[in-house]
Amino acid sequence: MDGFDTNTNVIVVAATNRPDVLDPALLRPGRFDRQVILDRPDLRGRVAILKVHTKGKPLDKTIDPENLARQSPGFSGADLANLVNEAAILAARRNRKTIGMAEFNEALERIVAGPERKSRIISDAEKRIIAIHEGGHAVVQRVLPKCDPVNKVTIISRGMALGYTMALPMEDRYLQSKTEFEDKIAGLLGGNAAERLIFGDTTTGASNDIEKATDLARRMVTEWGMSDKMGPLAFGKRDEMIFLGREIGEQRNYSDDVAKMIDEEVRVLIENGYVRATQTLTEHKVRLLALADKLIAEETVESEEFEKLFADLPPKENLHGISLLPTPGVSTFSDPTPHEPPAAPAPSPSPSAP
Ligand code: NHX
Ligand code: ZN
Repeated sequence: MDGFDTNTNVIVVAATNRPDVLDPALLRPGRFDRQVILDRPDLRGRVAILKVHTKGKPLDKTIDPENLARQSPGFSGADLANLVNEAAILAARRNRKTIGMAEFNEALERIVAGPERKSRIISDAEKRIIAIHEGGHAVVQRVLPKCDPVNKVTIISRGMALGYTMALPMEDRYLQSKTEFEDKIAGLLGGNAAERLIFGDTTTGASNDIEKATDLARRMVTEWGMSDKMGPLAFGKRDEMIFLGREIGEQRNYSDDVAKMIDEEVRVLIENGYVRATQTLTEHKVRLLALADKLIAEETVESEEFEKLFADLPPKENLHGISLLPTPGVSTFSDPTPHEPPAAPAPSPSPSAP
């Protein structure tokens, strides 16, 4: 760094989430001239970070950091610290001597989907709609080869959602393919498609699914060259906080004619996804109805029970042809076992507890 004597042995380090908007003068040689990019941790990184944050905490013997890391793709170090802390709070609240898998699973779900809202009173008619909607996602995701395996389906309200279907990505991925996205769009539309197939009517509930599917389809066309008609061109310039993965606006750099073509291609992707979702659900309507009944009766269906409905289908495989049957023990979310009396002091959450 200019301005210091060459022998002062001072290293100046700074951090930013917006390296894209820094004054280039700051980055001239002799100033901040090295850039070290700190990405979100990969699986190995998450295992290491989880080991740091669980150190000194009374963990149940069943806790496997590898297993937790696999269920938390995309989590930052702070997210992982929060996960451990939330699990510790839950264990304390449940008068547990140790933090168990049930607490970690509940903490994971709270972080991903929000806290459970058991107090919401939902009529039987709405329960059936929710069950068919979630069943629709789950069946499409199970049957289409490139969707992530289903870990859990539930009609228990959490956060903003009346129900949800949890997929479990089995590996960290840096690249995703067009056919994967096509299956993913069909999976996202599976809820709405099931409502229409079974009731001949649809509800407002699918708004978030439709938004996600449309965003994905648009990015396929405008960013990733995945529309044959549009070719491998980038349309528009996204202003985004690259390191936060958050978009803050778009500059349009194409004509009205091209805008129309983009819209048409996005529509084709969505319509194809919807048709595939509907075909899949029509073919597997018996399973859809069975799953919906199970959801109405039990509220939550975990991967093992879910897979029983599909025993005659080949298990899902990942890119390397490795079977993607969910690991037993990964998906035990609720803990129906009665709580043991506290024989030892319960683990105390760290001071950063909210
Ligand atoms: C409402 N919520 O707002 C009610 C309470 C179709 C069975 N009147 O697609 O719950 O309708 O597969 C993030 C996540 C809005 C942001 C979910 C914003 C959901 C969720 C609307 C299930 N599961 N929709 C789903 C749902 C709703 C909503 C969200 C969000 C339903 C559906 C919410
Ligand atoms: Zn949905």
